[in-house]
Amino acid sequence: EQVEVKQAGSFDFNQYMVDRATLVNKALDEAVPQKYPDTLYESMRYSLLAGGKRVRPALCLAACELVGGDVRAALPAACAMEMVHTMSLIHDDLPSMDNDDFRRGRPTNHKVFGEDIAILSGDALLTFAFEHIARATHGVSADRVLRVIIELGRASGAEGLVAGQVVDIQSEDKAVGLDVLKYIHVHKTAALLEASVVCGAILGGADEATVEKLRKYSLNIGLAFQVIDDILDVTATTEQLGKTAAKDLAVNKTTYPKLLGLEKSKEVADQLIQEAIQQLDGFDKAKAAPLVALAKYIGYRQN
Ligand code: GRG
Repeated sequence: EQVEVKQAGSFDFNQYMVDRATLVNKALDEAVPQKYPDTLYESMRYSLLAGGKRVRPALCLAACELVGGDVRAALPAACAMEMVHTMSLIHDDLPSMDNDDFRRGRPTNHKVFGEDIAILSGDALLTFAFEHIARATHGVSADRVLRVIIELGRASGAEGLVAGQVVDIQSEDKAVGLDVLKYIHVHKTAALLEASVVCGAILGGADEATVEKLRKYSLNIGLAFQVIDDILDVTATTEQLGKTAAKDLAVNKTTYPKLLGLEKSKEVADQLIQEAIQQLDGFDKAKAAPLVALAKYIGYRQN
């Protein structure tokens, strides 16, 4: 994987991601300072500043720079992507949803602050994400900011994450086909990755054709992300627990490896990543290096 990523040129992807995470973490810390009511802000900051790879902000900033924009133009939107992502994780972990006790290596939000505060701090992060884009984006036309707000709204709501989550919940404990599985992945995962890239490009001043090229790139890496997740679910649990236990664990969930087998699933992921990278063909090689490396990182990650 290291070798693959390094082939993108002399570009140091690991250092790039560390630098981007540092920039985004500082901006998030400043965007959501601790204040009254104490518990609400503690809960928001607990999850928002808990680590995480910051893939969505990195994509947003990289897309903005790729099309010639200044990274500062996309920073509020990059933070907004992470706010929506974080709130979706808080709500996903709730007892009425996935009922998870741990996230990003620490107890889930509701385990620390209670269900009521976890729901409300998720709501506050979601609403603030939109306020933050509208209030903190400078040096970009109001028309472009409006388009960004529409993109994020669509990706988050009943045509995006929420829809994906609903279909996912309704598909539990029953066998679903490839079309439904793809619907879930496209909405639950790809939609916000797509919004991150597309919004970065819009804020960077991209024309329509370029935005649509990058939309295709992001949909492909979004779908690949989840196919790889399914593959890792099988391989990681198999390694850790032995084959029978892994099978028992995953029995209620339809996955790509279950429908297509492990090898075919790997082929699908590979194809998606190749097609994503093809979208970047027309761009300056050095400028496209971060998005090429991000696609390879998503496609060939080991955890
Ligand atoms: C958005 C209004 C609104 C509601 C949320 C709960 C819900 C509706 C949706 C669930 C969305 C969900 C949990 C999708 C999974 C997304 C995913 C791939 C998470 C893992 O992302 P990483 O690997 O995680 O980027 P880190 O921790 O690194 O940020």
